[in-house]
Amino acid sequence: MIGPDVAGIAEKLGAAADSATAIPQLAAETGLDVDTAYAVQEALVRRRLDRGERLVGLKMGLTSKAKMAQVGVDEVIWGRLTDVMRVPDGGTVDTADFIHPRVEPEVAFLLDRLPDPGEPVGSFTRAVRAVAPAIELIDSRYANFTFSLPDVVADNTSAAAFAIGPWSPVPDGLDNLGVLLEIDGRVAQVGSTAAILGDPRRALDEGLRLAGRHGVRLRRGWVFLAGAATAAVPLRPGAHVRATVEKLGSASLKAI
Ligand code: 0L1
Ligand code: MG
Repeated sequence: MIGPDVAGIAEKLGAAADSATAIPQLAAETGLDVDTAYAVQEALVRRRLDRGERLVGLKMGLTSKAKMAQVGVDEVIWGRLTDVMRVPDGGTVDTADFIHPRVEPEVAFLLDRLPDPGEPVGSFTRAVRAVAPAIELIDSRYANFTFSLPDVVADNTSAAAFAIGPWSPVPDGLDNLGVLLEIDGRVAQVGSTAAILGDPRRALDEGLRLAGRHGVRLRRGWVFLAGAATAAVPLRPGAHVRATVEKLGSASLKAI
């Protein structure tokens, strides 16, 4: 039996992102399952690398109940980050580059010495050099921000852009820090790092395990977005966005 056209699906998703034009979901029509969707994701990101982008890390998706409920998918997923997706802290994004961008407050790790595949992280403080507040900008390439699990995995888990605030040494407790997302100085979402798989450190174990299944090893110097602590909020032109994580400070970006 001939399986789904991995390269063809990646091309459709890549063209949708490049032209900021939504497309219909693809998984049901093409018979895409989750494993093959990760192969599509790899081909989609390869398309970026072939034009000169660099892989700079991984992200976890749907790590909180709020996010799962928002999109109707109830499995943790992971995606890939490239240098072109990174926006300087306080920098500007152009909403015209995206289809229907949303922002969410995250916790980012700067990776150091990673264990071998299959090994648990063990000493988290050895594996992670620093931690920072972050904003992830997600943008599903599917119409109405609606998708199945294989659809969203193939679409690189809606990864589009991210901004990272100041790095700090990892504090003792990361499992119950207050998280705030403000738009134009007004509170848009309130949460806790406990919403990220109970503790964002757990997201790193999950990332190692899940990405390892697909032969991907996390690397020293990479960024790891552990996941959002709240639901995501639509990003409108002119918005000033600030994500604050207790003890860690803030990350911000502006939209035009
Ligand atoms: O980073 C995320 O949690 C996004 C995962 C994909 C689902 C979505 O687009 O909200
Ligand atoms: Mg996210």
